[in-house]
Amino acid sequence: MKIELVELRRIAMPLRRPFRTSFGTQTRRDILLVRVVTDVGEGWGECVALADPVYSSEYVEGAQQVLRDYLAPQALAAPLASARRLADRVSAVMGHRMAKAALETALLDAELRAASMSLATYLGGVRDRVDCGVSVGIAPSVPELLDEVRGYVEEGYLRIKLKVEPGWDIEPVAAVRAEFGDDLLLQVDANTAYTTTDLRRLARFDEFDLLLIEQPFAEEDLESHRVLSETIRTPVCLDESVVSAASAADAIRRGACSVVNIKAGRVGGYLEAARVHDVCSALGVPVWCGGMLETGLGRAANVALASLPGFTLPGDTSGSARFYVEDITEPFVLEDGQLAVPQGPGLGVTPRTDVLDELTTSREELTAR
Ligand code: NPG
Repeated sequence: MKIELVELRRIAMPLRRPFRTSFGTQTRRDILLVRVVTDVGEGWGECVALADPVYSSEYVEGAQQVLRDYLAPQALAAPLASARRLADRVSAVMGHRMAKAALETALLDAELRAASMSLATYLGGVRDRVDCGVSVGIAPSVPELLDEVRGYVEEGYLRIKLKVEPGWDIEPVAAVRAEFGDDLLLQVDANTAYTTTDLRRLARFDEFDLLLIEQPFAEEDLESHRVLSETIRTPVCLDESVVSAASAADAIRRGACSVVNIKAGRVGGYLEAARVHDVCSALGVPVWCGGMLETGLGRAANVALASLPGFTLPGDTSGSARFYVEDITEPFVLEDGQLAVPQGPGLGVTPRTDVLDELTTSREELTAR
């Protein structure tokens, strides 16, 4: 595959409602999209880096710079036998997994379109619909949280994930459990907001029969997650700490988690995400597909990933309408709590150019030097 052009396009998408987590409030998304033009056709990828380095060290401006100055020039320098070879080509660049993932996804999309194969088939997907959960931000008050959750339950979401932080944890979780009953699949996500001084507080989550507690401690702190896993009955799940298949295997072997959230951007792409899935399956650990407020482009790829056999828990694969009034692709619409896995070649979706052009804030085109 000869890559002729890499386009970096930034779009601004307003969120339907502010999304508050322990690391801040998102009201709009500043999203970097990558389009490649190759001798076999074009492909698209979405970079999940946020505007600011608050979820992980990556952020959108940095991702664009590393794509412009390092990754795209290396990809453009010589033909690639396949998208699978990109990781080797750019291995001298440390980290920047979200930027690498976006470029690799665009190349995979181009390659699979040319081969008339869907991403789900290519990755080893086994189902054509996936179970969907929804992530609920920190609300201004418990009554407002209950209203928001009620809306999602009525829409058919199969599992609710509540964002928590010290001071917004036991009370909202207790209220949601009391209001919606014991059958509601419920889990919490702390995005690293706690320290080991909070062990006793975290143990109180055991009362609520949660599916899991996600990433209470810092990204590097596997030891505290291990201690918590030994202290509480609620399964401990890792998100931020898992940046590769090797780190997933390490965390599991150390006893730091018994469930893994897989986000392709965080681990460097869908190929590595499938390897994380494989390693977790081999070690008997269930996985689920995380989300980063993707547009339809990233959502399509996430749903394809979630169709792999080890994804046995509902993912943060919500419908387009959860975050956006208008998506840049055909909208993903929930049906009986599930989304259909795109069957078309590549990602199976393409951005609608009219919508995209209206949202575009900048664009640059890179060609071989
Ligand atoms: O459904 O796309 C989604 C969002 C899921 O809560 C979600 N993502 O930490 O997992 C997370 C969280 C997140 C939110 C991550 C904002 C980054 C930014």
